[in-house]
Amino acid sequence: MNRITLVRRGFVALALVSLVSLALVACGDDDDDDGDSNGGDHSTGSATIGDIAIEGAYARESVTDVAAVYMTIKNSGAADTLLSVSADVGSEAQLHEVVDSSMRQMEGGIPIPENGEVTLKTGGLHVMILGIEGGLKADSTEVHLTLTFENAGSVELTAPVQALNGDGEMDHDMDDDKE
Ligand SMILES: [Cu+2]
Repeated sequence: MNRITLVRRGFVALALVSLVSLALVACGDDDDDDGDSNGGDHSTGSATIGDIAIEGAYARESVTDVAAVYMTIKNSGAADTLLSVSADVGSEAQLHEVVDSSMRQMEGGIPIPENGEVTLKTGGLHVMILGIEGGLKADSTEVHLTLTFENAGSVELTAPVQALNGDGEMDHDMDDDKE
């Protein structure tokens, strides 16, 4: 009996190793600029730095010269602040908040609570990229961002561009109407 269990465990371990190798190969594919990543998470839309983990980042397709970027920022340590964001498209990236259906800039950055999380989403906090010539097209563009936190430091992140008409489904998935 014990032997069978051990053999099974062996298979599970092998399967896991194979998955990890596949993931590494996939990562290598789009790593053509040899930029050094400091052991960060390679998956699109996520990154980690210190106690901060960024998940589910995506930019929204845009036909104008501005585009919004959304994501969830999780903090497993002391309170921090997202001070600024820069992007490889557009002329400038700003941190915005929607208040009474108009946007305002978060001058002091976005506070990330101790052992908490902040979600940047439609109708709330977001990163806004300005001055994008020709707008952002889904599937043909990725946005490379650098997020700078007061305590954790800077981290690079690649956000896919999500089509406008795919937006509704995404919102349902990420719905968290806890009040
Ligand atoms: Cu905005």
